[in-house]
Amino acid sequence: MEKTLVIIKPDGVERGLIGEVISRYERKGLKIKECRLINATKDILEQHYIEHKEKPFYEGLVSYMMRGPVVVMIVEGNEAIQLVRNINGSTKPTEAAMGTIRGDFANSVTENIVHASDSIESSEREISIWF
Ligand SMILES: Nc1nc2c(ncn2[C@@H]2O[C@H](COP(=O)(O)OP(=O)(O)O)[C@@H](O)[C@H]2O)c(=O)[nH]1
Ligand SMILES: [Mg+2]
Repeated sequence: MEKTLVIIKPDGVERGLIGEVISRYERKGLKIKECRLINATKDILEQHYIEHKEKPFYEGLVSYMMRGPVVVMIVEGNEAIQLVRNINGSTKPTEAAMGTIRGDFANSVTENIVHASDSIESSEREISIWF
């Protein structure tokens, strides 16, 4: 069983998509093992997005993630990391397939509803940051 760290970002919470997002994981047979609605701090986001620290969009990304509450979850299941990435869809809304969360709901590169870990190493690192 794999565990992956999922975040419903502030735009997902603002738009009332918490239930929609969670139900897509549940319908796939994945289990929600932990789930919290919190306000992310700058400190936690700096750790979480360390790989993007030098990117031009970094400051905007961190302030967007602090705009309002986020839902942080641990999602578990067989191949959960790749399954959740598939359910979420590609980062860019123009590339995210219809039927994915981002394909169906996102229209901005930054504001794309959800985050999910991209590997076993990142899932372990991210879970230890948030839980
Ligand atoms: N404005 C802007 N934001 C970006 C860009 N690339 C990524 N982001 C934001 O930064 C987050 C992290 O980027 P990345 O790890 O590459 O994508 P993810 O793993 O699909 O979420 C994305 O989900 C977006 O919110 C970009 O080129 N421009
Ligand atoms: Mg990423």
